[in-house]
Amino acid sequence: MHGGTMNDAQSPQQSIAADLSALSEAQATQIVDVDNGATIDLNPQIVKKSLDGKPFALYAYNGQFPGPLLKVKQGSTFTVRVRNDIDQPTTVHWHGVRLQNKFDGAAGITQKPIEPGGSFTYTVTVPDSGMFWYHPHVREDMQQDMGLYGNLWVTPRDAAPTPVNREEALMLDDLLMRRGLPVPYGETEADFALMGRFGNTMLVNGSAAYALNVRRGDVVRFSLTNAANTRTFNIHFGGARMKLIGSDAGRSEREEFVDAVRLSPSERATVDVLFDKSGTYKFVHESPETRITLGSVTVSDEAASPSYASAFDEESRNTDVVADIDAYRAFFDAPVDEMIHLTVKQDMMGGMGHGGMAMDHGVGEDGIEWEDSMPMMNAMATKANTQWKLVDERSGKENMDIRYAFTRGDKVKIRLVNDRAEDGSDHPMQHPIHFHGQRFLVLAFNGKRNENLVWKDTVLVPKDATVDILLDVTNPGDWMIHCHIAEHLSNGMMGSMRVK
Ligand SMILES: [Cu+2]
Repeated sequence: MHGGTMNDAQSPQQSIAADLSALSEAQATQIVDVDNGATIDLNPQIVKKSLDGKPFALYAYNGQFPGPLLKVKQGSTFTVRVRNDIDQPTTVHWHGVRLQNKFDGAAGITQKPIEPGGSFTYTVTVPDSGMFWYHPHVREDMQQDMGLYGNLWVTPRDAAPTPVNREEALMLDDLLMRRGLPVPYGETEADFALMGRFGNTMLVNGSAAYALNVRRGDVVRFSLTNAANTRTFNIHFGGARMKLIGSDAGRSEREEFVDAVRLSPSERATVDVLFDKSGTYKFVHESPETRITLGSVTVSDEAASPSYASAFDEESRNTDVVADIDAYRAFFDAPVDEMIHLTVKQDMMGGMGHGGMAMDHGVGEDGIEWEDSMPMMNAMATKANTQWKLVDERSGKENMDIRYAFTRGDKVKIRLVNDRAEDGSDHPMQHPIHFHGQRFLVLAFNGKRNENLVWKDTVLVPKDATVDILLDVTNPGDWMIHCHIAEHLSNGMMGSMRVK
């Protein structure tokens, strides 16, 4: 039972929205074509929604949950006017986008939070194609979880990749509900700070019953975004053949048939799926511990026209991506420049006991904590008893004391080391590590070379694992480096880099 030990106090956003009758219902996502030079409004608002018959307050950009799907051509620049209509200070962070530093939306680093009633105008440039997303960079554990997220779809400047019958953007999320209402959030900081807030209600594009209708033989390109606080998803379409074609920032060197796609918080994946039989395919999250149906795809008897089945059969090599990455290969075997340890100090017993109770619990062979194995302890975890840390190997500096100094043009090899229990971590688990404002290649997992490269902004470092990345330093300014588990971030698991 989740949250059995917590009180029923209302979160701030719930008390202000006590009169739900005055609120509008959350609307479904609209696709907005944003032209180069256009100006749009993107206002965080308070709306209501119900999943189990009981209405509750939710946040939503322009009243939509998820927020509008902004579709824009690679290389464009557009303006986003934000008026904060919620009860909390907020910002908008353009996740994975190599835009101008002052528009990164990183509260406390690139801007002051936008106070309730206040405004801020962002200029967004999109040099890279891919499925990006936007969300607040203030109390993500609450604001993002309560509905503030949307996709930014940057379509490639050049010829489209392999043709498909249709394209769908899916935002995956989970909400922690109790008796039909969201479990209240920590008043001044994130609770569930140990493992993050695992939800018990799965949402695809804001719906607990996602459904899509296609024709027999249709190839559908799904761009998946994990908008959950902490849950790692492992996705498949119940037996439909699936080909992984891209990740955070565009296509991979090589297309690859896969049985499932693993996606940690804030990561994206693009897959082509062939629905070759009429009937119903389940859209499933399957981990070693659980199998949850997230939605369904119903396939009619009508045959797909045109048919892209033969192109789907090919695992194409993207020569343009390979050529782009060629310029970086000389750096792959260079010595490691920086090493960052991921670790936690925990003491739930007020000094009487030892955090060791939490050690090594609930993480499977694959190094992923798929579910909350200790909900009572997790719910009570705050900064007072739990401190997540990035630690720089060379200086010993921790979290915001870390400020790397890089220069535009640097190719920086960074080793991310997930400290083991024997290295002093009180609860080793996976961390999705995100670098703002730059892009990187994942070179190796546990010393094993990655043979299919793709540009990324977030990488999952499983328990006990070591991951090497090559950071392509191109974008000047002060940028955050942090864990994208919302509760770990709120807890302090972040550092920064200054690029000159
Ligand atoms: Cu983390």
